[in-house]
Amino acid sequence: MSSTIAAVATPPGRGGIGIVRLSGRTSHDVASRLAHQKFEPRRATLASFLEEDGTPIDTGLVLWFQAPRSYTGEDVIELHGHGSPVVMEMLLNRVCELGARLANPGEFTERAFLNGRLDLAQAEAVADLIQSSSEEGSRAAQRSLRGEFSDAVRGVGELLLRIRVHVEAALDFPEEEIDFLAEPALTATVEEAILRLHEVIRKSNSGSLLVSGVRIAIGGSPNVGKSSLLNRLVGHDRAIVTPAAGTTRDVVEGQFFIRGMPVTVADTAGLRETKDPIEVLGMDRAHAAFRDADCILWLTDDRQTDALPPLARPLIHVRNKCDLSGNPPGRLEDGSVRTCALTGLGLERLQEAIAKKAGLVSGDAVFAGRPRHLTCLRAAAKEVRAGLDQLGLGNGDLAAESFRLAQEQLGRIVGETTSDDLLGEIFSTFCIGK
Ligand SMILES: Nc1nc2c(ncn2[C@@H]2O[C@H](COP(=O)(O)OP(=O)(O)OP(=O)(O)O)[C@@H](O)[C@H]2O)c(=O)[nH]1
Ligand SMILES: [Mg+2]
Repeated sequence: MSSTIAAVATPPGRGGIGIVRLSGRTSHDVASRLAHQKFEPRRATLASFLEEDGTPIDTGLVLWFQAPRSYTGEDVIELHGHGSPVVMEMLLNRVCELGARLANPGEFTERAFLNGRLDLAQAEAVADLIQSSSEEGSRAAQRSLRGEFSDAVRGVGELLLRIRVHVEAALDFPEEEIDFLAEPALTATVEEAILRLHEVIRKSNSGSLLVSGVRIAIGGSPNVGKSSLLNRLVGHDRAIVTPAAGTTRDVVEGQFFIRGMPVTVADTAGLRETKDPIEVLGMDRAHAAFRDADCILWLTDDRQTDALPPLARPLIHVRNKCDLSGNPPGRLEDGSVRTCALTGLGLERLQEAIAKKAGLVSGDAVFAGRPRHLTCLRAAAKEVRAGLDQLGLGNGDLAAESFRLAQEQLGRIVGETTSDDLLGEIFSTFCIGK
């Protein structure tokens, strides 16, 4: 962390303003040699950015965030120039001549984490906030960035610490150990920890769906209305629809949102026995799309009773063309949904079924969790339950070990116990300049 890093912080392309950001001990020195003047902390100063021979590169504002009151906790300089990719490139080259080096992806945020400005879950929320594509997803990431997710995780961690203190104390008094371990207050605290863990899991699962979304594929026999359904879901004529069976050959993808959750949907070729080589290739692609999907919408014609295929994916049975069968649209007892893709009837119910299959809960303050967080949370919940069982059996040692392991899992989420490999993996997925 001794070097001063630099990157363009604004998106590639043209805009009113483009920003080159520097972080590190020599940031201010680089900026003053770039502009032949000194700067004051936290004051916007107009300056000319110059090449070594004095040729102007651009004129813009300089902001200096003096360590430790900055995003990274180090001296940070922002050079606000005109938002041209060429100007940004020239500025970046110049600050590198003056001793800065190009930043790696996520390196600013990594430094913020290593300097204790953010915990690991908050650092990940920065990337999630940038990636989010809906208002709900952005709010979930903001909550995590503000530390609400980390606080919830730490809250459970503190409960576990109290439990461990109690159990360890019992171990010190072997004669009374069993009585100590059987105290109702202790059991109640463990049960509370389990409840709170499940609450955090539920909320972070929903939050992660809001950021990363789900993939669904539409499958079924030819002519049942798959492409019509795709067009209805995405809200425009994405795929070709004709009365002829075998219209769709290639996989056609579209995107839509369910309560802020991005959904990528793939329409596929209808499956049937055929010798037509193009259709056969289309069906291969359909199977590949099924494998990639988190959930498959299996369409049938509501006038027929077709068996459902044995696909190794969560499946929602959609009975389409209910206008022709004369049955009312909506959700059925068996979990299937009746629709009319021609008019859109039953589609709201179908969207609800998709959200439910994905595990999206609504109406409460969810956090942007990540698969990594969910793995740790679930492992922690498992350990706490194992600890509770061991308490019941009077095995203080084993219970104490389970609670310790659970606490360690929670520590991984916020970055109290993390390996360099994990950090490398997390920050390498960031965009450069963040
Ligand atoms: N009445 C009625 N017709 C529908 C409905 N959905 C689709 N259709 C019609 O059924 C025909 C086939 O629709 P598509 O959406 O192309 O069906 P598909 O499943 O994509 O067909 P393939 O691509 O050939 O596998 C078209 O004429 C649609 O207008 C519906 O709910 N009711
Ligand atoms: Mg089609």
